[in-house]
Amino acid sequence: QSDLKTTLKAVIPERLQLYSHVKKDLSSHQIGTQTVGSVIGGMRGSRALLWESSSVDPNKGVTFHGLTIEECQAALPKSKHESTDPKSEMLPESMFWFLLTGKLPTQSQINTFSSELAHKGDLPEYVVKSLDNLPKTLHPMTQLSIGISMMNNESVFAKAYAKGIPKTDAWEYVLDDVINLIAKLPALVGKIYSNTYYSGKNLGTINMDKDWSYNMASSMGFTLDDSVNIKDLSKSQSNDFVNLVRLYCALHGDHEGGNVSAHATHLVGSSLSDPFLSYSAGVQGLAGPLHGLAAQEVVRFILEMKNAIGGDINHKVKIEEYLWSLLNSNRVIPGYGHGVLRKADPRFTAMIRFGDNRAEEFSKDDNLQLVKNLSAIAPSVLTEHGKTKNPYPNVDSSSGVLFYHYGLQETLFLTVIFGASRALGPLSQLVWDRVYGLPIERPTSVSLKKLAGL
Ligand code: FCX
Repeated sequence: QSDLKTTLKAVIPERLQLYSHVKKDLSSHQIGTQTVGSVIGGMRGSRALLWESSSVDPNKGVTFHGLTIEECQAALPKSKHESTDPKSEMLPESMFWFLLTGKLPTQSQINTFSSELAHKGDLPEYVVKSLDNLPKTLHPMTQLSIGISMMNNESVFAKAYAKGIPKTDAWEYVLDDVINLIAKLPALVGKIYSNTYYSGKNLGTINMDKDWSYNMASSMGFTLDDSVNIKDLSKSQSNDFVNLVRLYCALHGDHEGGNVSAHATHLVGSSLSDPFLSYSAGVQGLAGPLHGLAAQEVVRFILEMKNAIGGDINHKVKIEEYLWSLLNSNRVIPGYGHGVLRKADPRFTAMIRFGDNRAEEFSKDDNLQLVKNLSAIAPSVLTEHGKTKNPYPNVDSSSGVLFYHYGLQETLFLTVIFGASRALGPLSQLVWDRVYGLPIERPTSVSLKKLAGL
């Protein structure tokens, strides 16, 4: 058992004091103007949500409690087996600890926490059976949200609430559920992968001595010593894949509170639905093509484009023509644009750097090269097209082709990894929502007629 709860308990009093002060002294303070545009334009720019673990500056991109991605990569603990390896990546469990408590965890705290997650990593039998009965054609994201929501059967918060608990204790039960949910994701992801693509064969085990990402890779059959290595990876490729899961999941864990998956989790949780129900709502939002599903759309788009330009991945004019044909048929360029960002997504850059740090492994990878060439060409095409407010690459632009390189070529599955990762931020904020005792979220709606009558 890690001392995550004690670490959190130590930071609560000060934060609660700040919250009470803001609530008491600043509640009537104006922080922006609600316009008709924000009502019909997806609340763009309306500051309406409390979110502390991360924020997104249009030009700097995401920071986690004020730290940039590079600062997190330097400060957050890695796997205990690779803590001194410069090519090993920070752990998603280190990112979760940091997002939840605002404190950088020590290596030994993370070693214990990784082990706690592994020991809680087994899927309940009824979940396995239900997933086995789902049609293979059911999108993996739908399977993920079904698997997560049915585990509300395990919710200690729901049971405690039904028995009657003081509101001030709620956060502890929510935290127990959150840790339990995160712990189950590697096996759940592996089970869905195996059922959908490998007729339910057991692809790998949850190793008690390994970290969360290793165990996700293992349960998908991408490791050597305790899984079936279905992709026939070399030791270094398998190690790369585990590090790709670590980096990807740490980076995608949180992206302030307004994106669909974070906001949906927060909204559903505000009615005191337990973390399983709340996050499965977030996953269903992530399954949208304009949000997380762009991860799969980008790879399909890259492969289609490479085919359409006859493999000439360095042919600028052919690439431009292909982009214009897409835009002129009123389709979006997947992996470009963003609701908040107005510069290239630093998460995109971090993923490209993952590939660049493995130059030999990727030297012949046309897809990654095409993604890089595209990032030099698409912004000017989109600027000339004149519609998107952000013509630069977003996080989905580079991640998919890296997974594809190591054999995760079932593109519909890419967003499931995103779905495992995005649990980290929204669920850590959900704990804080209960610490603060935030009320049910209840904005007021207005009719078009009323707007027109203004
Ligand atoms: N290609 C073509 N047109 C684009 C575009 C793109 N990549 N991005 C935005 N536009 C268009 C919009 O469709 C909109 O056109 P409309 O007025 O005819 O509806 C116009 O530009 C203004 O949109 P804008 O305000 O710039 O962007 P939004 O905040 O409305 O939407 C997303 C942001 C990300 C949804 C949009 O850029 C998009 O659809 N991108 C492609 C899909 C994608 O990559 N999504 C992943 C986003 C993110 F990284 C994630 O959540 O994973």
